[in-house]
Amino acid sequence: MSCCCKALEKITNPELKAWVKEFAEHTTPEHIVVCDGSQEEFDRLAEGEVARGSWVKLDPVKRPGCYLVRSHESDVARVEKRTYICCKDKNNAGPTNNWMDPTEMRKIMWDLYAGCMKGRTLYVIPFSMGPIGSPLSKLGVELTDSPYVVCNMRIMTRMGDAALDLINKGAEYIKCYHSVGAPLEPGQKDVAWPCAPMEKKYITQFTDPGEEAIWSFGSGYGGNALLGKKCFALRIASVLARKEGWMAEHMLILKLTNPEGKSYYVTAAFPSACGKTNLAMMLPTLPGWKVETCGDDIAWMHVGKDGALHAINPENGFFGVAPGTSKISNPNALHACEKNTIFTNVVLTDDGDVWWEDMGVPAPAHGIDWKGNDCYASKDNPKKMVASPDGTGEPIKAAHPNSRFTAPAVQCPVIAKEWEDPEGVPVSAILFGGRRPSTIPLVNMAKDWAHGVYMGSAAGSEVTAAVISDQIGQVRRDPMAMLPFCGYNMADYFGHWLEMGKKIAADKLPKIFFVNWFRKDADGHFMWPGFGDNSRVLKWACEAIEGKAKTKDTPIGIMPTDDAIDLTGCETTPETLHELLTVDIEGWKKEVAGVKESWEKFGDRIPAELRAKLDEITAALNK
Ligand code: SAT
Ligand code: MN
Repeated sequence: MSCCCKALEKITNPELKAWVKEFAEHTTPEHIVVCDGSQEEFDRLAEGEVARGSWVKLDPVKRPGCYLVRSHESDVARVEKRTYICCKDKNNAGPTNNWMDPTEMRKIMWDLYAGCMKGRTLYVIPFSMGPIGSPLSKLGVELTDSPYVVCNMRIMTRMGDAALDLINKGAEYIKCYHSVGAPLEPGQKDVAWPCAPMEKKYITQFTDPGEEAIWSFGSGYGGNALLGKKCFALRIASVLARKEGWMAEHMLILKLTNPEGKSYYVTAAFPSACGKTNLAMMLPTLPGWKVETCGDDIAWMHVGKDGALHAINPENGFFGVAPGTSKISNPNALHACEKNTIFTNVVLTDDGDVWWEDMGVPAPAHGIDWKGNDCYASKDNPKKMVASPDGTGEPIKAAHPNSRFTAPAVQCPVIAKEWEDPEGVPVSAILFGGRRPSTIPLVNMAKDWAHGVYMGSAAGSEVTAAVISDQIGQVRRDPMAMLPFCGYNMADYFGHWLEMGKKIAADKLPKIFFVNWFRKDADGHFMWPGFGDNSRVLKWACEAIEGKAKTKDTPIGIMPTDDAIDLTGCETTPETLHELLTVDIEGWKKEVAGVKESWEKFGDRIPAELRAKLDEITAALNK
């Protein structure tokens, strides 16, 4: 590497400059680029990847400004087993996180970083999570050797000169280290998707006070590599939020307007790939109701001057799951990714467009699947693709189940005008949920804040392809959908939720609901249509906020009476709705026992108030 002084000219913050220099000296890149966040820069990097045969430029008429990228087959999702929380006291990471001593981890990773950028370019990415300059926003700088990361970060965060200006003026920022972990020897040809083998991948958060930082190595995919997202906006932010008295949550933020024109802001925590993006952009089937989007994945929530809980979306784009996104399930997401979008691991069609399973259009006669192989429309099932040119044989997953689109939030046709309000939007309802094939009813409202915290803490869901795991399809406890994202002891996190309830003005406490769109009948069919019909549940929630809903008191919470959910024009029969709103007492006894068991590993760290809620529900079920 030649002297980096020229490249680093734009950095006038001496501390930042020294850090970049130190990392560059250690990782030995060939070039250093300080990213400005411009369209020209994005185009240059994207075209560079096209020129070297890695990315594919999509048809400029059908998909202007769009690219298709295929990752390595081993690097397709978050890797929870390689994700660590590093703090001096293991108990502060808690039993649900992988833990390692910070000094030990720094040594392991510093050794891995030695010379790891050989033959590559080190990009310096200054970024803001949240609108530039908002008092609720936080800054970061990611150092990476991946142009894919730079381009995705440009869509997902406010990246470039404006963030660097603030840091140059002395604003605090989080240091985010990243490398794909694939140095190039002189003359060595690069591969399409460089990454390191699984046993060398590390996604590490340092969480001790004053030492908050992210070190990531070996993966180029999603939350492993776009460090503003899960690593910063959830794991590190959750730690800062606890310290500073706010909340960093795995939640969408939507604005719901009723036919009378009254608006409500709702946040909802569902695990990865459980429909947050679909709910955030929903087209209600109930006439006169409207949903607009403030965010689809992460909410940072503070108590405002008015005593209400205010939410901002720290992100700038959507990193949405492609398969299943269709004109029926989420037309707004399809519009959002019509242009300026990066598609990862979907099917390339012969006319330079993209396709994925359940896109709502027939499979193309021929395409290139996410692994780069030819694939063909199935003769038996026009919605699927097969490997055989004659269209016969078993259907394949031509798009990877965790294939993604990275699209700018402003391109969503229903983006709410206040989505970038620096003060955030006042939240009147919080939903928790997950994929639960049995037991959990369609909707259930908490009796009070502490009960709502219990509900969130008891959440569970089937594991989806958003994570590389051998548990896919199995139900696991995923409190507040934060299991993989809480940067500290989950029991303390429950305590923080209880504390926050005391900071919010009593008359402005959001109502908390537990929802389940994923109940299945004995034949394995979904019992509730979901998508736009979820507006029927949201309508009831709004009535409950106003104190006007028809409700019944049950051992597990406050539920709608059978006639309280508006089924006008809905395919669901009153009998099915009745089933969806019936408390399965025996199932619930098991459920509560399961929650209790899941708490054992926390010892006496589970807050007493939460234990009392569990005891109350257990007693009510046994009455
Ligand atoms: O890969 S990400 O972590 O960004 C997506 C998700 O799991 O929600
Ligand atoms: Mn997510």
